[in-house]
Amino acid sequence: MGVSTVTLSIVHDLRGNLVPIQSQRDIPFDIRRIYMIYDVPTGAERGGHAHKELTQLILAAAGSFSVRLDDGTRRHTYHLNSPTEGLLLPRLVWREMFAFSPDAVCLVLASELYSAEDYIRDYGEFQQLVKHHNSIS
Ligand code: T46
Repeated sequence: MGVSTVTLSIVHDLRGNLVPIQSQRDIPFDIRRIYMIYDVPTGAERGGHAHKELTQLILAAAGSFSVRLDDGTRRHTYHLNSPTEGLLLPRLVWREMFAFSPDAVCLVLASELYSAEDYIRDYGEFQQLVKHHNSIS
């Protein structure tokens, strides 16, 4: 489904851990936006959309949560619970995030600035776009 996991390197010393994330070195895109999601109420779900162009690295900077992914053909659920294990989400992947622990901090590094037009929030429309994309590639 074009999704990959990224293991970030830790710089460890007696003062603790430091995890650098550099554009085009640790992740294959230039970071244009960073956002965090936290204080998610127990049982709440987020996501429920795909993106036309956006690529993102998503990780649990603290705590844990699950990410259900769907590329229009296959589905897979990942459980993120480490600040050094990220998921690289390319365009045209439907995502749903759930099972947030109370202390979860979801950190997202994005390839583009925020654009409401980049969102596909209708699953039927998503399936049509994936079909079209697969038929021309
Ligand atoms: C994604 C998952 C992992 C902004 O104003 N700027 C931003 O950069 C973002 C991401 C959102 N917003 C506004 C838009 C909405 O009014 O924040 C509100 C909540 O956004 P949304 O419902 O899209 O949040 P999630 O958690 O469902 O999805 C977010 C990202 O939007 C999405 O790209 O992949 O996290």
